[in-house]
Amino acid sequence: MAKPPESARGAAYRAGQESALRDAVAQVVAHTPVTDLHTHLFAPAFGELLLWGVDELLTYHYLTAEVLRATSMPYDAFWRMSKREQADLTWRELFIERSPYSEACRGVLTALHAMGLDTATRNLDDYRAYFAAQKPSEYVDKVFKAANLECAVMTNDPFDAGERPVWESGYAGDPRFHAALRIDPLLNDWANACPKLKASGYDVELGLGAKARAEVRRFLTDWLTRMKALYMAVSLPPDFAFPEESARATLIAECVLPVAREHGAPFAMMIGVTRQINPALKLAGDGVGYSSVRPVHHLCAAYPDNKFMVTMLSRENQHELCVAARKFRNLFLFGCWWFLNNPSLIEEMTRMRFELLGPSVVPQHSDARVLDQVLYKWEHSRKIITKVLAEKYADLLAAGWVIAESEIERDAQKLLSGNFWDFVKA
Ligand code: RAT
Ligand code: ZN
Repeated sequence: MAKPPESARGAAYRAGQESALRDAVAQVVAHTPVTDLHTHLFAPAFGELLLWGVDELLTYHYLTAEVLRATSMPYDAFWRMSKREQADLTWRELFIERSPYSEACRGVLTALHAMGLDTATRNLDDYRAYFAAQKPSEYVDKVFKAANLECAVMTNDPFDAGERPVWESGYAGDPRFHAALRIDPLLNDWANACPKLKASGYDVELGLGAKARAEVRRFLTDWLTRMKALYMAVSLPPDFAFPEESARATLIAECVLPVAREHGAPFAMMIGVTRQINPALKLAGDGVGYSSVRPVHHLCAAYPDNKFMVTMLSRENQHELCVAARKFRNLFLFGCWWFLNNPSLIEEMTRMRFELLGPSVVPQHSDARVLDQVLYKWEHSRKIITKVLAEKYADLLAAGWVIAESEIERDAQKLLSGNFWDFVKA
């Protein structure tokens, strides 16, 4: 017979103790280390690719989109400014001339505050002085400790001229950062990726005959192994279709999925981004569109020996995606991606996922591009996860259930880290 919760370690909560239960959930969620499964951060060995500090925070593309709405400055003039000038402009327009309560602006303040800086002074130069005194590798430790992060997964593109030399010169690894092999150029722009692959010694051709397909598999295998990547990943447009007659579909079916199967690596699909709806905004110029979930159904059903990690960008896709995950154990949902990473939407999605999928999801990833952003992304999300989880437990107490502290710890560990590792290792 299962042990009653009272015999488990620590306190147990029953009906009438909802307020104490909420406090316990807040404590446990705050103290449970996170594996941040999708970021754009880099280990310090990648040099300038690791971004940190207040000027990077202020020029994050989420904020660039906002500042370019706030001024009538021509886009070109903005892009001609130095990073520091862009940061000054953003600070003035979005933090001084207006109240900074958009999620991206608020995030900057949460991050500064978490590092002990006094946001009441509004003195950007003081903040700059603080960051100028930090050393990257120690600062990573400091930020990870403050955010309670055990590790982060990078986004690694073998086509990227900045990171490729680091991998090729025998990067030794860093226990704080894991790799994910990102293959957008391959799957979304085969016409341009093909000559690049050829130039790196893979005997491919546009038509993707048998030889070329074998060579793409060799390319994927080489990089998966070199990077010790935990998964392969791609972002996909709203009109993503599978199966279909296209280079992308051929590459997925004949190259990505066989290599993923052989290595036990999940294939992560981030679906719903329309790239460059306003190219003048550069990195800030991407948009969102509703996508069909049917390609996900098809992939999960047709390839039961493959593991799929999926997040979708459109709010309107979230319910269908949860239902799909109920039907396929090889489908793993993660995070509130990009335009969904806002408190009201995180709360709605987290509640929906908990109701439809219980504790079998990873409710959040940070998508941080600047190290300091993990401070705010996780603080804000932890609060929401706490709120929704405590509510769900309270519903159980109302049905006479008793919840032990150790059970809260178990659930939080799964949500913030364990589920991901279990899926990767399955
Ligand atoms: O969230 C972002 O910063 C986006 O620009 C994208 O990088 C997106 O998250 C992606 O991984 O494609
Ligand atoms: Zn991303």
